[in-house]
Amino acid sequence: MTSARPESAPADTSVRAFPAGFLWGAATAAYQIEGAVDVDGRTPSIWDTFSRTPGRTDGGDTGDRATEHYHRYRQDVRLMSELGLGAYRFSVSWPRVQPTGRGPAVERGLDFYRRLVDELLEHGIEPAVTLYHWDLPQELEDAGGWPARSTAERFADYATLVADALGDRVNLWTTLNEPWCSAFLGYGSGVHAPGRADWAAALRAAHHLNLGHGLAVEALRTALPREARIAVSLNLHEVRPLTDSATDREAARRVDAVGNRVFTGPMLNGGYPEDLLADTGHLVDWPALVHDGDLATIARPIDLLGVNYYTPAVASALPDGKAPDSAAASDAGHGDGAQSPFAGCADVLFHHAPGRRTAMGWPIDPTGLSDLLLRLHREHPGLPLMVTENGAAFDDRPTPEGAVHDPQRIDYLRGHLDAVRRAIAAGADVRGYFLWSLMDNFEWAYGYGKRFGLYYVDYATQARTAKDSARWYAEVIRRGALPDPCV
Ligand code: IFM
Repeated sequence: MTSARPESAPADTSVRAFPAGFLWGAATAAYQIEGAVDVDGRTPSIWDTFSRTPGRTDGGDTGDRATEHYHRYRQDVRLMSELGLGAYRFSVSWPRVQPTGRGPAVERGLDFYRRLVDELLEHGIEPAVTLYHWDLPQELEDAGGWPARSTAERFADYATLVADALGDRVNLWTTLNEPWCSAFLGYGSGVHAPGRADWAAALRAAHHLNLGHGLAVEALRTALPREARIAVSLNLHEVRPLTDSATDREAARRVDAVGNRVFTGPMLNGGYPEDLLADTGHLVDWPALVHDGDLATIARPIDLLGVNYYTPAVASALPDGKAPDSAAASDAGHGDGAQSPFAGCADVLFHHAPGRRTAMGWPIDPTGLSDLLLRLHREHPGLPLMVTENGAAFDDRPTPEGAVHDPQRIDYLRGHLDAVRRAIAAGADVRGYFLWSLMDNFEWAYGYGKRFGLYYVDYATQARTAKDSARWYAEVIRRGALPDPCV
C-alpha cells in the first residue's frame, strides 16, 4: 500500500461524509499483539497463566509470541501511516510496567511505550492509551484479584506511573477496556482469565473495577495536563427482547442491568440501579461492598465515553417448567457449557437473530450500533461518544498470489460506519471510530483461529499483508466519507 495522508484529501461534502475533525483510528491490546512476555522485567499476567493452563484456549494458544509487536512496532507504525490513521489505540501492559502490581515502575517497560508514542507522533498519529485491557499482574490475582478492593487502589497507583511517563505526549486516555468482560467472563463464567466461575466474585469484581476506574480518573486528573481527555471503554450490550411479551421484556431488562447499567449507573448516574440491586441482592451484600464515598469516586466526570460494539443480544425468558442450565451461556456465544456470565440471569435464554454472521458466530446487525449510540445520546446528553472498537472476524486466507480478499469485512465495516454516520445525523455526538483491529492477533480463548485484522498476519513468518479491507478503510479515511457501495 502507498501512503494516503488525510490532509491531502479534498473535503468530501457528500451526505455520506463524516464531520470535520472526526478521528479515524484502529485499536489493539498489549497481550494480543506484543509477545516478548518475559523480557525487560515483565512478569506473568493472569492471561499468561490462563492460556498456559491446558484446555483454556483453542489449540493451547498463548500470547507468548503473538505478533511480536514489541520488536516490530516501527514496522507496524509504518502500516498505520499507510492507512492514514489519525489515531492508534493501544493498551499498556501492567505487568511490564509494574511486575508485581505494586511499587515503583520498571523503566525498561515504560521505555517501550515511550518509543512507541514517539514513533506514532513522528508519523502524525495521535496515541490513545488504554491503561487496562485485561492483563492483571498474576501477583495481584494471587492477592485476591478484582474481587478484592485493594486491586482498585493498586490500579490507581499504576495509572499515576503511566501518566507520569507518557502524560507529556499522550492526550487521549482510557482507564478500562470492557470491564464487563473482566468481571463477568473472568469471574462469572470463567471463560476468560483468571477463569473463576462465581457470580458473587463477578459482582464484587464489577464494583472494584468501577472503583478502580474512578480512582484512576482522579489520579490521571492530578498527573496529566488540563487538556488531557479521559475516557472509559464499555462493551455495552444492545439488548433486545425476543418478543414483545412482558416476560421477554423483563428478561431483556435484567440483562441490560447486569450487562450495561452495572457500569453506566455508577460511572454516569452516580449510583447502582435499584433493579440491579434487587436482581442480584441474593448473590452479593451490596451495602457491605459499596463503602461510603465510593459512588462519588466512581462518578468522577469523564470527557468521552468509549463504546465497543460488535453484535446485538436477543434475550427471552425461559419457558415455564424448563430448568435453568448452561444454555444461556452457550447461546450467548460465551463458551459452550459454561455458566452464564450474566449474574442473576441463569433463567434467561439468548438467541441469535437469523441472517449473516461473522466467524465468531455473531450476527451482523449495524442497527444495533446506531440504536446504542442514540440511546447513550438520549440518556447522557452532553457526553461525547467515541466508538473505541468495532470490527469482525472472518476466515481470511491468502490467495496463491498472496492477496487477501475480504469482501465480507468491507461489507461489515461499511454497514457499521454508515450506522455511526446515521447516528451522528440524528444528533449523537460521536467524535471518532477505532476499528478492531489493526492486524490479526491473539483472540483470547479462541487463540489465533479468529482473524479481526486489517492486516493479515502469517504467524510462521510474522509477515503482514494488507487485506482488501485495509485499502478500503484507507480510502474512507482519505475521503472522510463512505465510498459508493460499488467501491
Ligand atoms: O479482541 C477483542 C478485544 O480484545 C476486546 N473486544 C472484543 C474484541 C473481539 O472479540
